[in-house]
Amino acid sequence: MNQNEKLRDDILNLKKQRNAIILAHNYQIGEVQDIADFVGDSLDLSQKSARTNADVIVFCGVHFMAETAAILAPEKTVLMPDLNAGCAMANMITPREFSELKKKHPDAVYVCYINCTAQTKAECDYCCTSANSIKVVQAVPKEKKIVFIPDKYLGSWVISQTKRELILWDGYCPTHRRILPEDILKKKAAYPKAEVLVHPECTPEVIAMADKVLSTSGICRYAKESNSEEFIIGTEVGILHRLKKENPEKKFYPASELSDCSNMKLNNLEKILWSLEDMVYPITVPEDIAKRAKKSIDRMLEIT
Ligand code: CIZ
Ligand code: SF4
Repeated sequence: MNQNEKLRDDILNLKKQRNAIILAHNYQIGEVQDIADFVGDSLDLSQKSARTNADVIVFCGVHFMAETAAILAPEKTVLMPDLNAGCAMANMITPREFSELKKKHPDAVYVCYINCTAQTKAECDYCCTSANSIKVVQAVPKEKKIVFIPDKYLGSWVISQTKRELILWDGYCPTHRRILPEDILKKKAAYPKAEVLVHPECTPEVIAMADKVLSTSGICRYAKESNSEEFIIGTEVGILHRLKKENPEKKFYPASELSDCSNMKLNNLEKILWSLEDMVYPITVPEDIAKRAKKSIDRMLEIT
């Protein structure tokens, strides 16, 4: 038995003992995705957390995702194998900046992308994901002013699709911003038959060159259903593992090899085992924040 097989064995045994499940985001490294009970986007994973009969959830993603799981499944123990796995975008709006913004637009409706802290969610009217941001914005009465935080690129894509005027915050994902229009041109020249699928966290210039703009789960679904055999993928490179595994007969090329998120890559098999051994690191959200944050998540779920 090699080292990884031994680790996997130990994890599976301990998982049973603890009545635990392992959830992994679409951007996790291959070996983490492979040992997970379920792989998906942040909302899929949070909803899975709420529905599972497990007592313990080892959440392999980034901090705001584990927080969302803790909000939707308060009676379960949610563990993050590495507490350093934060999200650069979620940290681009601080509580102080947010309260200044609210003073500037006191009568606006606040819509937050799920990629933000529980505290930010608690201060917003609606939460949304990349899969339902358009629907959520369309559900806000037309006469209302909308502030959309923290992702200006997702926000500008929503503006283009809904024709609503959104007030945007200057946040973005550094990983997706690394994908450049030149990268798409180069890959299209190399693979002229490939469809270009990009995430709405990409810049408007990249989005303008895409055949389809989709969330991570949307990319996975589309790649399966499409008749195309080749795809250029403009999102975090971890998703290529799942795409290749689910579609072994198709070809997937990253738009840019540089679009990897170091925080998403902090989890590995060793850390998952330690997490189960020592029951670390538990993620909890203070009750009053959780209650208010849940309201904005529930309002999104009602719409979608
Ligand atoms: O919501 C998520 O999981 C993220 C970060 C992206 C997506 O489109 O799934
Ligand atoms: Fe945050 Fe971007 Fe990493 Fe996703 S890929 S966790 S948005 S920094």
